[in-house]
Amino acid sequence: GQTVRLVDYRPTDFVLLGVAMTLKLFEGRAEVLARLSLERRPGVSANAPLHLDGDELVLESLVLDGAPLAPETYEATPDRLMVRGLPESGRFELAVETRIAPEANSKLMGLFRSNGIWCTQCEAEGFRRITYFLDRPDVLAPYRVRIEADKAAAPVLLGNGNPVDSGELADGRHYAVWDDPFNKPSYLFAVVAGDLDLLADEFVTMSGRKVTLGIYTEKGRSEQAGYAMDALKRSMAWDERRFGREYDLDVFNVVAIADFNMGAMENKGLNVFNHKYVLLDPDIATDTDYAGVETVIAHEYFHNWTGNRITCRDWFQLCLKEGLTVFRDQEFSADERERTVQRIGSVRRLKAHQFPEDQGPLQHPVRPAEYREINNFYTATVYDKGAELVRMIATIVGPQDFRKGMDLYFERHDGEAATIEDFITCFEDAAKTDLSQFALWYAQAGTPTLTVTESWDAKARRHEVTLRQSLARGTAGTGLEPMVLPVRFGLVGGNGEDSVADGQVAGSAKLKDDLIVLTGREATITFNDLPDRPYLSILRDFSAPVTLDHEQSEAARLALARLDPNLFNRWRALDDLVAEAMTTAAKRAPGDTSPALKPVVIEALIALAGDDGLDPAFRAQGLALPGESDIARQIAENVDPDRVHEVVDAARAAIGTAGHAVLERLRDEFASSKEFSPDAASAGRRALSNAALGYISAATRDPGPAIAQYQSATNMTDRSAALAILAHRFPGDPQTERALDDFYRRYEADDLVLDKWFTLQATAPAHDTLETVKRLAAHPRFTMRNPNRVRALVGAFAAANQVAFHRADGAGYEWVAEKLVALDGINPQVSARTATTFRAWRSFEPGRRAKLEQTLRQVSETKGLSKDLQDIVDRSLK
Ligand code: HT7
Ligand code: ZN
Repeated sequence: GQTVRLVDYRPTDFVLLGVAMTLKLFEGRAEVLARLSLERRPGVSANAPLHLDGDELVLESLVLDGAPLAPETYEATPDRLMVRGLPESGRFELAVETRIAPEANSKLMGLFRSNGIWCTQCEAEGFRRITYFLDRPDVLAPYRVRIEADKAAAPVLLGNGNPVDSGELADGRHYAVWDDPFNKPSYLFAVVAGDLDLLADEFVTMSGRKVTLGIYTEKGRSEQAGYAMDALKRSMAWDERRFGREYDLDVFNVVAIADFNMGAMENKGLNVFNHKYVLLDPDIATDTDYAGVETVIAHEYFHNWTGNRITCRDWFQLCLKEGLTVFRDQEFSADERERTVQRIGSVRRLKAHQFPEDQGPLQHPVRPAEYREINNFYTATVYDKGAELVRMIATIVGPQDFRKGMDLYFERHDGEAATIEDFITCFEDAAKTDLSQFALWYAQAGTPTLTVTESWDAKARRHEVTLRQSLARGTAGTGLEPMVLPVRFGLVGGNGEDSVADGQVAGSAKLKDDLIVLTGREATITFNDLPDRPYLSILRDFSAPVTLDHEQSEAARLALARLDPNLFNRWRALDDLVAEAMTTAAKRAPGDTSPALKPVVIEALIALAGDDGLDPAFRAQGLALPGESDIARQIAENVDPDRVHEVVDAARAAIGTAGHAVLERLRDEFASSKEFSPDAASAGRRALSNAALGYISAATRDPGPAIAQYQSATNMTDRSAALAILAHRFPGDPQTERALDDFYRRYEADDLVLDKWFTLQATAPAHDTLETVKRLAAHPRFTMRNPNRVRALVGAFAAANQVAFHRADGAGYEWVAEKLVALDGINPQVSARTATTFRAWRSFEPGRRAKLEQTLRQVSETKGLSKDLQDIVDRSLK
């Protein structure tokens, strides 16, 4: 495949002024007529041809200003249309007619059908699967779209913008016309047609305009969209309050469908969602599902300003809309829920997904410099590290200037396709500061290491803190220059209060209040006149996305876990202690059963969990141990996943035994009441009770309490938590088997719950889970055509089952590889994403490493792979 490079950007030769489309939908085919108003860009040579993108298209006719074009004036292939002899100046209309087959579209890009519903997905390059087009984000135009379909098959016809006309046609057909007055790129185009139910509502904007809101679902499910609607209205109000952003059309529609490659899509005025992120009720959805719906609804809504009104000049700027919109959805959740708990969740996610990406062969800068397949760059680096970069800008310039910079961004670039440079300049102007060194964060890949050392002079009552930064060699050839690191800190006294101390800076850093901004490789800050040696609480709130290397005594960390006024760092002090102890234990020889966690560490964990002065959700975060893959990442080389599992398992049992009394109390005290409420506080109580149950079950090795909870549960959070304990701690036990069967029978009608049933079994940490997943892949309800189902079984097995996927005999790898290749013929985007589970191959012990590499090579050499999958396996092997 061709490599696309950022440095090669240039505008199109032709300017698009407007689009008028008619889509005629029939069983088995769709006819698409696109009338493009175009003009040669001033200065472009008079004989330059027009090049339009296509993908698996069939051209039916081509008409220029009302006259059919002679065949010698154009060349059409399935993936390209070139037209010569177009007018030298002035506006002309090119009418392009194509024919497509939505039913045959298993890639779910372009126009496809999901349970009979016609639906589109155009980001990033799906519009070219509908019609020949200048399919790139810097080509903006207003669209008017007419949809025609059989009225019985598709009583609902939806498009972007506002509805302007509708009516009856012959043969039981009807039409609707939608007009989108806002200039938009083709990736934001959408149409939906089908027999859908509607949940309707309205929102009055801050300037008093009434907006009609609609959430469309498959028949009989609109009642399950109530929470999504509530989240949508809260998002609209929040964006007005926090950023002064008002919604701009008369209608805002959301459609929930079953077959979708990602979570959702922010098409202008017509968001399309994976129904997993819309449909909920307490019987089918967990608290995590509720939080996911809230986040995704907010994220897609926020794109209306950050992505749609201001879009990206090219796909290299993807983080301009994604990093910023993730930052906005994180801030929304922090305001709506509990800030520290949300931050812990975001940091866990960053470390679990982005750090391994940034430290392995698929590493790339937040703004990549080149790509072969853009679909493979919707990554944790672009999204989550991208959000961290926006957060750092906010930290560096402060809240007032951050808001001023955002206002400037909206004012200057509304209606444009912008770049990262445009974005950064707004904050430079707002804060009157130079952010050119900061911009390196967008260009240099890799996770910097921040090394912190301390030296206390008791006589002088002086504390010296030295910060050093470094980047691992070989960071994808993107450079190793020092970056700007905003480091929040505090000097915590024995009374649990921050000492107020002025520091003197030596080296390249600035110090203001509780923020050190390190700009060079090293700086030392000296704090004088301190009453006692302080406990250094560094990198508060994870103020920069770095690997922290801080040699701090166990006593100091335990003190911070009790005392730190910064709650995030209270959590992190313990989490680091636990993670490091488990990493050390996992590096010891197999069979060495000395405990990973010292009694004082376990006591601290239990003390935090039992502290009634703290929010239950925070206490539940304290009890959540680092995952097996987190430990594996920290070990970094010669990883033996069986050994890691052993250590984590033993630590869980040790905590459960030592903390038995407290855990029993938490389990009872915070158990669900009959009435279910999805709010964050109630969810936090359930999380704490269920965490306690997990430990108790691990310690007693008795499935009884989990069975009891499974049977008496009144909501899915409690029921699935109990079932997870059974499936993961008591695999093969007849009681577990009975519970799994019961779960299947109860919920077999609901695909979203069935996905949970597949995942719970696929993630059981036992070697013979491979046999289970093989059996499940032959289950009548398994299908490769539904991405959620593939992710629930194959994806979950490969990404979240360290023990079985990494079976020493390599059989886990072989099975996943075989599924990948089969899936690639159906849906390349999903196969490519699943294949990223092989990327850490170099970090394993020699036996597994060789088998992983061999499997990757086999896949890579398979004939006829998609560009998507080929790109991932080839880069993984580099
Ligand atoms: N902007 C959306 C990205 C997306 C997507 C990309 C490629 C293929 C399918 C897709 N579906 C959605 C989602 C978002 O970030 O909001
Ligand atoms: Zn997004």
